[in-house]
Amino acid sequence: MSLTLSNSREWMERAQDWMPGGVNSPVRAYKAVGGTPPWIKRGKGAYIWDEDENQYIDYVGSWGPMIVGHAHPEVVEAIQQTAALGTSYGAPTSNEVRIAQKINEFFPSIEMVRLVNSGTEATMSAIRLARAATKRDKIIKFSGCYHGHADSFLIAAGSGAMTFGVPSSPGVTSGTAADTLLAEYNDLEGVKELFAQNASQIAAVIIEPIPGNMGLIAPADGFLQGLRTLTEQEGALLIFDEVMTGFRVAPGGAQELCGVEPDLTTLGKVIGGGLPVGAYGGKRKWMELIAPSGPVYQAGTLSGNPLAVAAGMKTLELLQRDGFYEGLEAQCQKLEEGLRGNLKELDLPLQINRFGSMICLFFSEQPVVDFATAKQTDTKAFATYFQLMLEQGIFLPASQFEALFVSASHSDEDIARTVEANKKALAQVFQK
Ligand code: KE4
Repeated sequence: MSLTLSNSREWMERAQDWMPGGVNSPVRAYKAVGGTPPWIKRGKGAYIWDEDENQYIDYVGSWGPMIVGHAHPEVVEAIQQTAALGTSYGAPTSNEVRIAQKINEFFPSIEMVRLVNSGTEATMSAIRLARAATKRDKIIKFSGCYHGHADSFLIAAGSGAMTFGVPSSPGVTSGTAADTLLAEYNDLEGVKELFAQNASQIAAVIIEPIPGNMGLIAPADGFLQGLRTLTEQEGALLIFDEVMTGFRVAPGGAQELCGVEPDLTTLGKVIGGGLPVGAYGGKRKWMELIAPSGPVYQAGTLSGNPLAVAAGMKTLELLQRDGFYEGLEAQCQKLEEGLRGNLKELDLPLQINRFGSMICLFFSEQPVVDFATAKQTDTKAFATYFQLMLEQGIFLPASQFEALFVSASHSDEDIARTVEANKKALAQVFQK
């Protein structure tokens, strides 16, 4: 069954003249999987429709925000009611306090928070705060972890001899790169080594505690606690980038699931309910260093925007409804069991990792435990699988190095259809 994508193709062509690659974020251009990306016209619940009226069961969910499903009536109403009163003032509004308190209900470690407009703004502000708080310049990040597109994070591992990174994008200066050290996820000894080589120079360790940007990877026993102990010993801040894992791997994110409390946490996606919101927060003693209560400058015209906060606030309220997470977990379990059943039936030793409502099928016969093993996955086979799933009306993240996002609106029938499509696609990819 081949999809009719003529209108999407037309829009993709027209867009090339107006936006780089025809898109406003690279992953949407389908470079990793080939073909024309469907151009989406509308969504409802677990479904989205493209410009050719093809319907898909959506597992991208805008890369995480749409945990309650598309166009949830209560979220739409909250946006409409707020918009009717005005959209932005550049002045404080009461809902900003309400969502700050709501975030603290989910993340007790976030005693004080600053709202921004994206995950990138949150992470770049968090490292500025950590550098100011410690009066140190260097940060440690982990290969394969993505923290948005701020210069300090677009860093690849330097050659063996170098411990500091090199720019992974043109336009990032070597000066910036020199202040970012690269470690390997799940390699605590390597982090200790970096601290030993850069004594008293490291302001912070920033990590996706459960990475979702190299596919979904589990923290080894003791790894996150080890980072907590090490950063405390070394006087560095521990920053959990929970932009993706927040509200997803558990209501209180990876820090709730793993019982490790960071100094700072960054959030995004779900807290905007599909509108632009990011946030960084943590202990008051750190956050009070942020202007205007302290000297660390950070600002934003649309930070705390009334519409975005209304959408986020309503979404968080829906998450707190009785049975929300039990219901979501039940659907995710059904999906995982169905996918694992297919691998068994087809005798395919592929890997599945799941945490809460994030799940990842790795085209790898060996467990994927870090960036090195993630890089060994068969991305060609994934691309073929991806297209076969798309043709069957299953809209997956367009990269092996992402995770699927399940929403509360994915029904038993949606899960069954997905499992059926997965079986057909895998049978075709592996000629079973
Ligand atoms: P944004 O600036 O895109 O709002 O957030 C950056 C970010 C920060 N931290 C983590 C852990 C993230 O996953 C992200 C953004 N996630 C990607 C998906 N892997 C967004 C999709 C895209 O870039 O279009």
